[in-house]
Amino acid sequence: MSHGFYSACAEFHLWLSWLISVLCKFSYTMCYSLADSDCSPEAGRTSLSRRGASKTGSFKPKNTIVSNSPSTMTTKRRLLLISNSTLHGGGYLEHCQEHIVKFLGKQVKRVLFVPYALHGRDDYAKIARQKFESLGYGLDSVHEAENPVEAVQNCQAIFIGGGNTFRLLKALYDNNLIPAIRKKVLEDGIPYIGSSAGTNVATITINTTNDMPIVYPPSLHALGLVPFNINPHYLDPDANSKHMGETREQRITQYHEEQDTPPVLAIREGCLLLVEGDKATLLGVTGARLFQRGKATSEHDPGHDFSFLLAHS
Ligand SMILES: *[C@@H]1O[C@H](CO)[C@@H](O)[C@H](O)[C@H]1NC(C)=O
Ligand SMILES: CC(=O)N[C@H]1CO[C@H](CO)[C@@H](O)[C@@H]1O
Repeated sequence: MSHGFYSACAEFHLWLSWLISVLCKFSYTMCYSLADSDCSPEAGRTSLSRRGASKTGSFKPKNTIVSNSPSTMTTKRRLLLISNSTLHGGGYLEHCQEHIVKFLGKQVKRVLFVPYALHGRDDYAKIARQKFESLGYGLDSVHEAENPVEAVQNCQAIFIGGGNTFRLLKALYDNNLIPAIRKKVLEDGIPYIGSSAGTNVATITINTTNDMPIVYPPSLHALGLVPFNINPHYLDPDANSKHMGETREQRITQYHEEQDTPPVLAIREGCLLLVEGDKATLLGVTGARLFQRGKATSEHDPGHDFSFLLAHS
């Protein structure tokens, strides 16, 4: 009798520890491998699953967290990706404020701001709040929220500001915001505005940022709202420069010497990319250069249709 009782206890104990280990493993994978290999590339598109699929043994959170039905998510995606918040001689977000108002429309009353790219979050939120209030929108900063994930879940629109891209991406991971933002943008279709680093993290990876890796995010894979890379603040090579460093063009070309690297859309200060569902259009006053692995670089003016980049394979 007592023997039976003890072995039942032992069995229960074994079962319980198995359950706990499974749960731990599961939540660990959810948190840390989320965007690590397969998640981001598929974000925008099914066409990139080829690359994701070639990586073995990776967890596929898209099936559990984010619906990968291309029809629902690609039609709902709305992004305004800005190169830089300040154009020479103008105020904060001044050069693109009309685009912002038009993009957010009348439905949106409040915007959730993500200030993680700069160290002084309070000051940063203050600047952003002033600007958005002047445009007629309320602004909440995610760093002031008790629960950042809930703040994302409840927001009407999101704006991620610039600063250091590594610091920004690390904080997005640390606060578990990657899956939450992906769901809001790709499934619920809330408008996403990114500026500079906020534009970098909207893409597949931050591999083509201009910033120094001052902190170490768990992965360089980012939100993957579009299946390509962007290089903001693109600077053209200066023939008269005495600076002996590599030009931006050389750096992006080095990226494309690596296998399986997606296109890089290099956007100059003063230009922005509007993505509405499966349509992508260049806006603003300056142009962009498109770098593609194994292809000649091309130059494009505002108004150019970049929709094909959303379907890139
Ligand atoms: C980007 O950087 C990561 C390191 O996090 C690397 O694994 C990956 O191959 C790089 N390139 C692409 C296209 O993802
Ligand atoms: C090159 C350039 O214009 N950079 C600007 C981008 O925006 C930041 C923040 O507003 C400015 O400080 C930079 O000068």
